[in-house]
Amino acid sequence: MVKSVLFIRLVQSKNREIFIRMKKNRINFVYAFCIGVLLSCHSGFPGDYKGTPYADIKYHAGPQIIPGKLQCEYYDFGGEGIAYHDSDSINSGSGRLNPADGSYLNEFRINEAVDVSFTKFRDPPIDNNPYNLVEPEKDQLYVGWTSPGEWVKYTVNVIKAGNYQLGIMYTSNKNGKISISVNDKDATGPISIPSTFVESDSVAWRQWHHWNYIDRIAFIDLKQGLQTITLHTVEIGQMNYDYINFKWVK
Ligand SMILES: [Ca+2]
Ligand SMILES: [Ca+2]
Repeated sequence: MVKSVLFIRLVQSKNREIFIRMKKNRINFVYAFCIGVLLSCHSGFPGDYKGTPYADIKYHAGPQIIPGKLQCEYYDFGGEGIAYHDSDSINSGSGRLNPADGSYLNEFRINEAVDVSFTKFRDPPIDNNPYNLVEPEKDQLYVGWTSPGEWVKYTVNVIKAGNYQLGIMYTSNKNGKISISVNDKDATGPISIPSTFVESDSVAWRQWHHWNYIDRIAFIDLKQGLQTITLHTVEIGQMNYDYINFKWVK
């Protein structure tokens, strides 16, 4: 009899403990959710945006972090009209220039319209050519085949509010122009991207593979929290975008 009473009390005590823990977890969840909503409202994140941060077997860190490098190939999931606008429905890099062979690089986002390729260090030289102003790293994915009117959008997490200096790792066959929007509002106006064309390179197709990094292409103010950043191709196109570097200034 005494044993049974003790057992019932033990069960009641355990149940109470589980109940308290569940209640606490629920409070934590609701608290975290409310903080998230408040941060999003404060940051200006568009409430009706349906895109979501990119993720795959290699990259699954959620929204890209600012300050830091925004990798252009990790534009959001969501498709045409939501996470990007592309002038046709095929990926001219993955599965075309880079034939489908089961590899991560050749098949990167193969079924999406945004055109993606990667830097190749070969002999004879492709992206490791002597006409580079700044040598890229090898096997770096980039958005290419760009035309005016195209854009790609990113959900980012700004860790530190303030003024940011932007730099870009790119190639430009001609003098193109880009612009950057924050939460769908233009933040920069047209930015000139100087040509990396080199007349003395007699290999015509390699004019799209002369890499350069330029700093201070623009300065923008960012609030803390989740934001969307949109990279627009404004004029000429013919540019490849590896990454945009966001450096906190003040
Ligand atoms: Ca395309
Ligand atoms: Ca990249």
